[in-house]
Amino acid sequence: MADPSSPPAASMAEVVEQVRNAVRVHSRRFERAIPLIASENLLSPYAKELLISDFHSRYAEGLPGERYYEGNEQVDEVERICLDLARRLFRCSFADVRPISGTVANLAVLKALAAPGDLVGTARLSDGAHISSAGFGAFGLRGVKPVHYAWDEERMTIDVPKTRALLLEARPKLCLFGLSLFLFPLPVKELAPTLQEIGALGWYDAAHVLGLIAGGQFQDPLHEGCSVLSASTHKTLPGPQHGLLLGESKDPEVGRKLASAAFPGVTSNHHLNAMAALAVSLAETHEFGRAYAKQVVANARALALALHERGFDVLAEKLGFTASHTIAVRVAKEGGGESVAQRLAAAGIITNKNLLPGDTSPKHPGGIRLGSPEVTRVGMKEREMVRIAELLDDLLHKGVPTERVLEAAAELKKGFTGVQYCFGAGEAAYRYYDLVGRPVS
Ligand code: DSN
Repeated sequence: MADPSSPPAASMAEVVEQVRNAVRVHSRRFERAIPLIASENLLSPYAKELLISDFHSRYAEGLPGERYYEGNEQVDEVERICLDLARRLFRCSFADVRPISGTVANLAVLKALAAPGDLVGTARLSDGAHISSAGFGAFGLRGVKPVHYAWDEERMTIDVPKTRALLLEARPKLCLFGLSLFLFPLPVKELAPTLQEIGALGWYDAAHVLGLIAGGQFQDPLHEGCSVLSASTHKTLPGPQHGLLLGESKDPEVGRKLASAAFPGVTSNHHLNAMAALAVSLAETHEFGRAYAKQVVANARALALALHERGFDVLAEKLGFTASHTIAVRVAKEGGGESVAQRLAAAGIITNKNLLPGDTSPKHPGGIRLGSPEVTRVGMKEREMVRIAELLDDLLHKGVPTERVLEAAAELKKGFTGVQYCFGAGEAAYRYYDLVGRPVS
């Protein structure tokens, strides 16, 4: 049956123009907006260039020097550089850059280190865990069963004594430390002796905090007791949408199993253009990552404090609100997560509704999640965080019309449209380029 909302039939040439135009409109919209999604970021000019390079058109299954296809000499060269940069940045012995996303990296870990029916420790979704650890996500696909950690709501982290007791009782095979609402470091060091006692491996999902770890501004899970780390590479580490596996284990079998789970387990080809872009992003993180990560955390704290001072219920006040790029705001009195996120988007402030501890309906979360990675990437500092808090206050508390906040957001963004903390800094971050590389306004 025809979709009643579909547009009238058009020629395919018109469809192509429609798609190109939609992407241009989107780019222009984000150029004028304040993007605060904690999981998003902007690519540097050199990383972006590689996404539309000829690497995009090629296959290179296997590892450098052991490919199934010919013509891979330069792919091998780039992948070796990428692997070396990853191992040096995170000071670990094993890296694999073939998973094509964070979730695919998580599936690789589950395939390598757990079997159907095994128990795997994790936080609950409502406490901030990623959907990978849900029955309808990667855990369900691999057929593993969760052992849920006890949660300390006030400190927004795992409750160590209660979780230790739970782990001693259930004895899971693998314990996942990682969140999508990632405010504070997790107690890897504190639970490492328990993991050792029950013979469980520690696994850290660093998707959200990879850039903070690289920049030395968060915990260092591979040196605190985790043997394996999975991640996406486009959140606080401002790289391409891709995945990554790292390992630090005395047992060489762990790396061997992870490599074979990455390929041929959960990937065939591994998006060579994104892998090349990742090599650039890792090199730029070596060079600029510490300054960037420091400012990301400083901006998140400044935004949280400015919102708190304007009457917003920002979580974890006693702990300084956050030690990461993310803050969580309970917005029941402002109308609930869904309505608030939609009103903010209409005013040019892009956020997402988010489940908070104690929420029961995933469709009607009580909070919003705000993140500082992208606004920091375009050069904003603490002063701009205060201005962003004022815009939220104007819209959600003071009844300033949406149109006026939209204009004020665009005005604020005017001075911040070039990407920073990279080679070629200052290049327009949101510009759409046509096929021959001309910028299109
Ligand atoms: N869904 C992403 C996030 O926003 O946290 C993680 O994959």
